[in-house]
Amino acid sequence: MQSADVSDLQRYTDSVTRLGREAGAAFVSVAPALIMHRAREVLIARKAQGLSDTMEFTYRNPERSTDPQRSVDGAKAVIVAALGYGSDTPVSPSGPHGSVAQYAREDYYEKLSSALRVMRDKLRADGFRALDFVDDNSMVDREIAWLGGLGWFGKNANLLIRGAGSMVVLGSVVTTAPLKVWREVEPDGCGSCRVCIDACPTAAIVGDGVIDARRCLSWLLQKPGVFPIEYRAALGERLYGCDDCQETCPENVRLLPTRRMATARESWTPILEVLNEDDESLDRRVKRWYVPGRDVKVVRRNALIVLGNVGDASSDEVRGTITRYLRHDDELLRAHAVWAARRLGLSELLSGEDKSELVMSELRRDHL
Ligand code: B12
Ligand code: SF4
Ligand code: SF4
Repeated sequence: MQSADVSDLQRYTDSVTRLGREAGAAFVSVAPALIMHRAREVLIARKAQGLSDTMEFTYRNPERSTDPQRSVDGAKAVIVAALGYGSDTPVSPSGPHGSVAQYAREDYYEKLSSALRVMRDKLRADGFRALDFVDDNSMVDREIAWLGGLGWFGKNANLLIRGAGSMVVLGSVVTTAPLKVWREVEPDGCGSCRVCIDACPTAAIVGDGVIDARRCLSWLLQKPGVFPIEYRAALGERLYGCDDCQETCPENVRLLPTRRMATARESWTPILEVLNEDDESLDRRVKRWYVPGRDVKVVRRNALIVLGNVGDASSDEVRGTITRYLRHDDELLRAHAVWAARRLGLSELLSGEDKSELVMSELRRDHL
């Protein structure tokens, strides 16, 4: 196919990126389609150090996730884009509720994707190949956005956009179109600040821009299996995601007055409903969340910890729900129900015996 005349590169680039902005992407720029050597080295090194825990995502195949050519053969440029999110967290409604991180309260990924698709389709119509990515294992979104000059890496590892903070989702369009590439990266904007490092409830920010996933609540909420005992109390009311290292960041705090204008849909999830509904409706309720293997048992496990942290021990509904989970077929859920009961001072609900070694080890534990 004959590609469009792009002899005036800057003009053509502007015409494509303008389409993205008009379609809702607040920030758009262009990065080179080169191998991202730094990100590749970091992915390999952090995996070797155990900092990525059992995460796959971009760690699964660093050669692929750091090379735009692997996605689009002959790629010449990568359009990078960001869309802001964020709302004030309203006071928790009555009864035990789990909090949902701001990025997951609405489908911001889809909003950004639709803007990316407009640019992708324009490039294709002009005879180029183009593929769009948001939160995909094939592309390290922050590094490519940084290379496109969208923002700087904060000490909390998030990409911050000057004047817009870090509460943005990121995406890209890899294309064979020879677009005008942005050559400068954004200078550091953190300076001597370290608010996020001190604010992290589990000390998971172990170096500037380095997260130890084994301690990060955002990852532990997604990881299957036993939730580490040492972070259950620290989990507090979080049911999906964690915003502490962003909500405390002065760059975001500054923007709060504007964010208060935004709606805060789905900021709280009723814990007892989560624990008492069937798998199918629970799966529907959390359809946009990353749930490994779509096994909602992980969500129930998290909900039991939240119930242990914020439930009212005198409520019949709370006691009834915990009792039911103490008799659940699944040993993982029984084990976390034991923890919730003890955390609420409801040891009288425990029988002290169980056929599962996992549950017995929970019953024998001498600390919470
Ligand atoms: C795996 C993953 C996670 C993991 C691991 C996070 C992590 N820091 O790596 C978990 C589950 C913990 C997670 C949590 C969150 N995530 Co996440 N996650 C991803 C995913 C899928 C891959 C990220 C990745 O490749 N990490 C690998 C490591 C190597 O990258 P890194 O930590 O960013 O490392 C860089 C810096 O260290 C930097 N660097 C190098 N040297 C130096 C030196 C200095 C001084 C500094 C400051 C930095 C720096 O270079 C490194 C390489 O790029 C991306 C989507 C995607 N496909 O890219 C989303 C993504 C990164 N996540 C996102 C979001 C929104 C979140 C949460 C805010 C969600 C929440 N509220 O719970 C938290 C934030 C936690 C945090 N502080 O990072 C957004 C980030 C948007 C932004 N503005 O940055 C992304 C881009 C999704 C998207 N498309 O919008 N996430
Ligand atoms: S998301 Fe939460 S647990 Fe993870 S680094 Fe940020 S503050 Fe710490
Ligand atoms: S809290 Fe401070 S150090 Fe952390 S990302 Fe924000 S500006 Fe940077």
